[in-house]
Amino acid sequence: MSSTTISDVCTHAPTSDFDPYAEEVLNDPYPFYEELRELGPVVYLQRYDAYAVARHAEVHAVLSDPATFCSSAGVGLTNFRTEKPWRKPSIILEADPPYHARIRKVVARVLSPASIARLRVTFEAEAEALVDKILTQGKFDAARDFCAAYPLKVFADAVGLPAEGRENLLPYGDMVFNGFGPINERFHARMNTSSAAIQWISEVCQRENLTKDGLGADLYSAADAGEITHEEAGLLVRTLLSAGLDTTVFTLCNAIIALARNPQQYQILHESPTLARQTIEEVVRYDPTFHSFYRTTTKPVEIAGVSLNENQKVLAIIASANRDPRRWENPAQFDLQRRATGHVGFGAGIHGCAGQMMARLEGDILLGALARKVESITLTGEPVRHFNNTVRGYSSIPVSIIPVTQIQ
Ligand code: QZP
Repeated sequence: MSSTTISDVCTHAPTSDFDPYAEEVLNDPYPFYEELRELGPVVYLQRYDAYAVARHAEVHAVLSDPATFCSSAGVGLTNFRTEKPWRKPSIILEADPPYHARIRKVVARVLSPASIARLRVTFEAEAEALVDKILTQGKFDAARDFCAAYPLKVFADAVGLPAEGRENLLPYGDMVFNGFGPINERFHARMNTSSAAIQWISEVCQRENLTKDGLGADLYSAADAGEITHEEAGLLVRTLLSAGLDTTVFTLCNAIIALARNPQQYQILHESPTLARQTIEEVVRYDPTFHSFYRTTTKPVEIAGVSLNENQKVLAIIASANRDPRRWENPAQFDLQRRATGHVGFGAGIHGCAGQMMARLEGDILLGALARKVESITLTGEPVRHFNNTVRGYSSIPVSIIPVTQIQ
């Protein structure tokens, strides 16, 4: 990284050759984020002709001002005003007020705490069954057999998907999340192997392929009521399937890694399993799945004394904001008893994660079941990182677990 001279920092951002999508960065981005935060409140990324904000205050400010920092030009590097998106834009993520509000209202209701509360009993039974299964195995791949298995069962059931074809969900999400970055090798490689997934996704978004009592059906009911069109309902099912799997799977992976590498923290959770919800919150702060996305300026604007033109991409590095020492004490420490609220791992403002209550429900229930039945978790080999332009997780986490002793 390099920076410009002091004389122009008042109106110009320091320049950096930082590449958020380099393998070395994706492997461990946190030292790079620290450098970026120290360079200044706004940094010009010359490789991508974009500005980056990496401190908590500026990330929060950008996400809280959708009139200036819009989403309709895409939240990836691609500027929809001048470049063609790889798929039809999302009608909620890649949309602005006032249109956004009408769509968001429907999704917010379908995913509200009240509406997802009815899922708890089933989610708990599935969590108990899954933990019992891994206990009989003793040694297993936590990424595949635990962290992926759970959302692929309970969330896909909740949406109302058929059992067949679910192997397409994670590859499809992998495309979506690569697609927020540059159209690089990583994007093309996934694109080449997943065209069947695109086809399958578009089919299961149709009403006749969904169960009558799931979240997908709820979206179509909103269309029947005239709140959205039936085409919009289909696109919102696509949103659930784009946003709802890789994210929760990798968050569970990052939770298992954090707990296995911090056994004293796992002990705290084991002794008080009701801390599962706080644990998820701290994981989403400490090592969030989704690292960064863009906004596009709608007019000339000043951020922390730095002037930006209209139609500039601004990268909000939420995973860096979550480690900003200006906001957090010992930010690099995984501490499930800290007050993690205020993190931006679920974003902030009008586009703040609409599925966050669902994510918390899944994480809380699964980690709670684990904490009650498992004495300790040990890595038995090197975890294998999954590389994606915007999400971080694992494809393999070999572990062994010790059950709580039945006889005291
Ligand atoms: C992905 C969509 C972390 C977010 C960017 C996740 C996400 C949200 C919405 C959509 C996709 O609407 O397709």
